[in-house]
Amino acid sequence: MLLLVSTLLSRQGHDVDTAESLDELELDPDRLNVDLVILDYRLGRSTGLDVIRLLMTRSALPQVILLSAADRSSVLGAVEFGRSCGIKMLGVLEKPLDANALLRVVNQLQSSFQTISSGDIREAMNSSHFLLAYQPKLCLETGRLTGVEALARWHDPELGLVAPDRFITTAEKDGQIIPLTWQLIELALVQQSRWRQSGIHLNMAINLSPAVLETSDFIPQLMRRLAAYAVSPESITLELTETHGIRDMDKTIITLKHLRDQGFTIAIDDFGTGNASMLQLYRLPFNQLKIDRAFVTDCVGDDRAQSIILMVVDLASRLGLSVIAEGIETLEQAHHLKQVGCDSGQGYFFSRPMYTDRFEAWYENFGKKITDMEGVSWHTLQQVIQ
Ligand code: G
Ligand code: G
Ligand code: MN
Repeated sequence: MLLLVSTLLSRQGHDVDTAESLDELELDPDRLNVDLVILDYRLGRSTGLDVIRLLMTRSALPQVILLSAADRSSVLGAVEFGRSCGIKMLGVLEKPLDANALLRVVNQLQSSFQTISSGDIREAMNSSHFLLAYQPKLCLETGRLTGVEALARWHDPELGLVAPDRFITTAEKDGQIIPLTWQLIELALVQQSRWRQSGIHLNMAINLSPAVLETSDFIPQLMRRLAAYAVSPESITLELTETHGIRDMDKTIITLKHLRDQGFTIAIDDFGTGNASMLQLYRLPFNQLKIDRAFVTDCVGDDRAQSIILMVVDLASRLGLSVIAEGIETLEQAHHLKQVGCDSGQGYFFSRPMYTDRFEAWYENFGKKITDMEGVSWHTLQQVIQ
C-alpha cells in the first residue's frame, strides 16, 4: 500500500515521505510537517488513532485521509476523534484503493492551497465562471419566505469551486471587485425578472463591498440596470459587508441616504464582529441589521451569546431597524430567535444556498407552501422542511 500510494503521488509531482510505523514518526515528529497525511488505519501494533494522538501534539496540523479495510465503526470513530481535536479529516478511502478517488481528493486539496491571482479573476470574469447561489430568508413569525441572498460562486474548470473568501479579498485589493460586482448584480437582476415573470416575487439581497459604493456613478448605474430589467428598488436589499473598510465616510453616508430614499433596504452585514461595529451603525443610515453567525451558533445554551442577541435585537428596535439572523442551523435556534423578537432568519436549517434549478425545486416543494400558509406553526414548518 505504501509503495502504491507513494508511487502514484510522486508521479503526479508531489513530495512524498513514507513511514512504516508509529515508532519511526515518534523518533522524528518533524516529519509530520506536511500538508496531507494519508494514514492506514491498521499499523501493526498501533492504529491510525495513535498517529492522530501524535499529530495533536504538533502546532501545525496537516489534513488527514484514512485508508481502511478495518471495520467501519472504529474507522469512523477515528474520524470523529480527529475532528474533535480540530484536525481536518478529509475522509476515508476504502481498500482496495481506488487510485482515481485518491487523486481526486489530493488534487482538490492542492487547488485549495493555490492562491488566487488578479489574472485568474480577470479570466474568470471574461469566461463567465462566476455564478450566484441563492439562500432563502424567512420571516420567523409566520415562516413565510421573504427573499433570498445572492452569494457569489466561482466554478473554475481547473480549480473546481472557489469559495468567495478566496477571491473577494483579492478582488477588493486590486479593484476588480467593482466590475465583478456589476457582473453579479446583472446576474441577480436577470434572475429576479425571470422569477417575477413566472410569478415568484422575492426580495433579492446583494452583497456590496464599501469600495463599490464609493465609485462616483454607483447610483445612476444601478438605477439604469434596475430600469432595464423593470426591477423596483423596493425589491432589492443591499448588504454592506466589511464596513470597517469604508474610506470616505461622508460620501458613503450621502450615497446610502439616497439609496434608502429610493426605496432600497440597506443592511449592515455581519453585525457584532470586528468588521461591523457600533460606530458604523451610528453613523450610517441602515434600515436592517444582520446578526453575525457567531452569536447565532451559540444562542441556545450559552447565556452570554443570548445576552448579546437580546441586546442587539433591542438596539435594532430602538433604532427602527429590522433584524435578520444568519447561520440558523437548528429548530431550537430558530425558535429562540423568534422568541426574542428577531424578524427574519437565514441558514442551513431552512436551506443551504442553491443554484437556480435547485432553488426552483425547493420553492415548488417548500418555499411556495409556506408562502401560501398564513401563520404557519413551527411544528408544521419543521415537518415541511425535514
Ligand atoms: O457562502 P459564503 O461562503 O457564500 O460567503 C462568504 C462571504 O463572502 C460572505 O460573508 C459574503 O458576504 C461574501 N460574499 C459572497 N458573495 C459576495 C459578493 O457578491 N460580494 C461581496 N462583496 N461579498 C460576497
Ligand atoms: O454575507 P453573509 O455573511 O451573510 O453570507 C452568509 C455566509 O454564511 C455564506 O458564506 C453562507 O454560505 C454561509 N451560511 C449560510 N447559512 C449558514 C449556516 O446555517 N451555517 C453556516 N455555518 N454557514 C452558513
Ligand atoms: Mn451577506
